[in-house]
Amino acid sequence: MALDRKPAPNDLSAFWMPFTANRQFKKAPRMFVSADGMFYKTDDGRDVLDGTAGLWCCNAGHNRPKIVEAIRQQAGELDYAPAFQMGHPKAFELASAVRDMAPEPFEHVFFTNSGSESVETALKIALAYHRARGEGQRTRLIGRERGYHGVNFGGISVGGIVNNRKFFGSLLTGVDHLPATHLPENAMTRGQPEHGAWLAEELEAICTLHGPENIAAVIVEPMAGSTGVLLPPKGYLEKLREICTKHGILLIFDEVITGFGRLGSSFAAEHFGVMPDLITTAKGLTNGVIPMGAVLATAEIHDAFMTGPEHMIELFHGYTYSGNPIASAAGLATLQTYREEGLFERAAELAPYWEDGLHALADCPHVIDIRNMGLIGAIELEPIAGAPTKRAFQAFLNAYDKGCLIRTTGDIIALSPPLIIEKSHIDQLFGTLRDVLTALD
Ligand code: PXG
Repeated sequence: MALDRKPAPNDLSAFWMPFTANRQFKKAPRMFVSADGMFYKTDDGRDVLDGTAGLWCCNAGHNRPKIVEAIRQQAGELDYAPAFQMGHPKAFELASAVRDMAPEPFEHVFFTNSGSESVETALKIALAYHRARGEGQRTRLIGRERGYHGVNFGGISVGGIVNNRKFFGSLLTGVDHLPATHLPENAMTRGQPEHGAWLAEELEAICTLHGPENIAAVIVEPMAGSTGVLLPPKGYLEKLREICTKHGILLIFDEVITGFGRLGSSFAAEHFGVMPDLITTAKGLTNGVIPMGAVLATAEIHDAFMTGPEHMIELFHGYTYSGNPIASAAGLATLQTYREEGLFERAAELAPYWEDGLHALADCPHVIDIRNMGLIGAIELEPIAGAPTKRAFQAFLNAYDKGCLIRTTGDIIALSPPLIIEKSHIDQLFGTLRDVLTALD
């Protein structure tokens, strides 16, 4: 167990923190110094219940023995091996383990170091795949409003979060966006909403506008996480699949959040019974412990590249740390932990209890919508007039003071606990949230 108490560093100025209100944070820092199971420990010695699995990534909870040991051992055995033109056994083992866990059509795994890199990789594979098949005119990409696909240029171009895009120039050209899947008439739905399958029809309109033969891929999160848990209406993903297939367009599911058990199944593709052509992952692949991501590809896509002289590189893409030995070891131990502890099944079993606890908060002040699926939940608050995001951020600060870590995006509270959560923790989380919401301005 790491140190329980550790003084905060006395100079916070050098670290420019990501996606953080730096000046506000540095005036009143919130520091974690250790973590175990469902709880973080703060520098002032308080336990904080992890209601968000870190940033949607620590699906097996914290300080898990198999993962810790695997990293320790691997670091002493083979710390690094060149990723290009050389191999090491663990990367191959992990690729096979991911393939075995994935739905049937996915047979090949390309390693990256983050969700953002998985997205760039998938978009590039899609473009190069069409070119390899003699359809190099398929260059257009389609994303969705309120979609999050990481922070690199491809990802923010297909993504639909205004602040992630508007400061950063002209982005990729040739990108269109589907409308978001969030409809007010679905408010307070438990699980998948009834209304809105028709929103997928917009893809036909975009195809008509540009000519479907010019479109390479559509990328969506099967369930949008970052923008506040926006669920796919019943029939929506099926419709997207149908239109993509009809026009020869690749469908990419960004499963950086939904992959590895979040919805009570290995992948959302399996959960919804809709198969895309490429799946992007990261986060839960290594339990968030070591940076790693992966793109899953069907044999059809992979095999399209396996032509030409055998001494030639087939895909001019990859990272220094693709399949890094320590990350691979962490990934193998993570998947083993998921399997041995039956964590995906556990998430599915707990989901109804989670849903009931979450929706019981509907009578709290300011709550205008509640959404859930698997071990994910969102509570949408009425924004304070003229001060959007302020109310939810106050809820975040108050929950932290009361010993619970939650996430907020806009005026939406997002919850995604480790899959090892017990019913007593669920009660603690929702009990704290009731107190927090009741006391909010
Ligand atoms: N795609 C999706 C669907 C994601 O959710 C990324 C790509 C990018 O992953 P990396 O590893 O590059 O960060 C993500 C990441 C939040 C939150 O609070 C969500 C993410 C990351 C950090 C915070 O909702 N999602």
